[in-house]
Amino acid sequence: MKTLYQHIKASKNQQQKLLAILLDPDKVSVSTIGKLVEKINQSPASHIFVGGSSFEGNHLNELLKVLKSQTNLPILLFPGNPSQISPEAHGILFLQLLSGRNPEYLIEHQVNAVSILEKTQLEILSTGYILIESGHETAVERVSQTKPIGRDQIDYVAQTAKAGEFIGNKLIYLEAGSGAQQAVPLAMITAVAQRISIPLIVGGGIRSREAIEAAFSAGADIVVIGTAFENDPNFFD
Ligand code: 1GP
Repeated sequence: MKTLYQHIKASKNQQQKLLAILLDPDKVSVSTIGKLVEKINQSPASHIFVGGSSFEGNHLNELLKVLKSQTNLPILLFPGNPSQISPEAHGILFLQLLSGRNPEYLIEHQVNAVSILEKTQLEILSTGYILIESGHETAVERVSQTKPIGRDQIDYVAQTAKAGEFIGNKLIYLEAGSGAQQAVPLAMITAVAQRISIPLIVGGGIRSREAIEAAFSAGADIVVIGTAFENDPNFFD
């Protein structure tokens, strides 16, 4: 059986685009998850991401158990900090905030996560995470206390992504921030996609089917939809 990463790589090689629905455990409860999963199962989603910048609740394990029992889609943690790690998911985006210069988000949280991760079977997908300026301050910016990279810094972002690949990241995630006013510029997606050979995830502020398609056409391999689905579970109908 293919690992989660082998499947993502194979999809990229076959130019088969992937779509992740992001669920924020702060906004989803065990009692309401059932209806959402039904919608996710009927949608074109290929993955479910679970996480948020500030979540510290304790219903994560239970939420994931219910989720797993009701869908066959792979579930990847997208954690804001080590308290958001659960053995009940299938894998984890092991994030390194490459756009920032805060050592906590470059290495400290990662070191603290090791003893937790070693007790799980989670597949670990090392991910270079790059925050892009998107109109107003986003939760990632606030929580990580780092500045995003400017929207016109296209070559610098591509260089940062390539540095992530050289470091050994398996994925690059271009992030405008949840609920961003402006999504990552299409020209930036293209520049990064052309520069790196690892799969590219793009998310933040994407709220229409046209915007999803535009991100794919620009070079995204995986598009992440959070807020749009959260606000309207019929988004994909
Ligand atoms: C946030 O990229 C994700 O980390 C999704 O953003 O909520 O704006 O879709 P949205």
